[in-house]
Amino acid sequence: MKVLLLTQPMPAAPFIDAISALAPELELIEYRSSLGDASLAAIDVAIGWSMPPGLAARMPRLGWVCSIAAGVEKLLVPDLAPHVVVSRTVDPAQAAGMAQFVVAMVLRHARDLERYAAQQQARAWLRQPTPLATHRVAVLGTGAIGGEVVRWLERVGFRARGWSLRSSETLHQVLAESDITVCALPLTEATEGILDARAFAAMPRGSYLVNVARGAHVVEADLIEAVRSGQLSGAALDVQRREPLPADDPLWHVPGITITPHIAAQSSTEVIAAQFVAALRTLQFGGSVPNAIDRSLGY
Ligand code: OXD
Repeated sequence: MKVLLLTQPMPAAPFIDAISALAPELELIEYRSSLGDASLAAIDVAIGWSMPPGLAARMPRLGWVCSIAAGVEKLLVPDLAPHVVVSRTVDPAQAAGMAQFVVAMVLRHARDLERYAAQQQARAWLRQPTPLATHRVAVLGTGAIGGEVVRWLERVGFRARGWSLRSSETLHQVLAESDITVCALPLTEATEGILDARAFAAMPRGSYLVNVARGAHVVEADLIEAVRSGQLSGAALDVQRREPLPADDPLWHVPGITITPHIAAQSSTEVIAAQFVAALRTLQFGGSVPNAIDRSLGY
């Protein structure tokens, strides 16, 4: 069986080592733009992060694409034939890592820790009232990651609730009743730009946003305006529309906006390889691929 690795911007070598340790019979081929039509025509399976434009149409044998990430949107290209199964990695350690990052950002905001960092810079020893933080947090996304984020936030004292497109309440109703919003949604046509000027206006004044999903969920110009005007007190953006975020992007310079370089949590190479090979064995024994997404929904 021939497997194409599409791991860029991550190197393919660690994935090749981890997969071939578990399934030495597989022919693992790292993607290069110079791969010819004959090589591509023989590919059965692809595993990776994104599908370069035009590539899927050159792989007529392709039956399964496995995402090395929780998100699959960069693999769902228009030329991917409808019968191709797309699956994702579901790593409980990644969900826990995401939850840790969100808890860190939410606590930092809710306990006003940035104020004390600024006070230390100014050598100002000033005490403020410090009530227990019990803010209302809306977690957008109720999948493996969103669910874990809700559980961790509740454990440290926040009043967290999940919301998804299938919830009975509208997004804006939920935002209006929350002090902090966390985005953990899949990126689909229905969720792109969902956090826009109307969403920010629906939030109570002084709300805070944490985005650990995809940059394209946020209309960044609207967010900058909302933070500059004080409608939002700030945001922690682990993901941005343009990654890596260019040095001249205005997001870098907005007081209250924290930028981190998509590090909230990743699946480990070992877990990805183990899930990929286990799914392959299931497929070989006539079963269906675990963690397959619904292509009509995009997640
Ligand atoms: C993911 C990610 O989707 O790391 O898993 O962004």
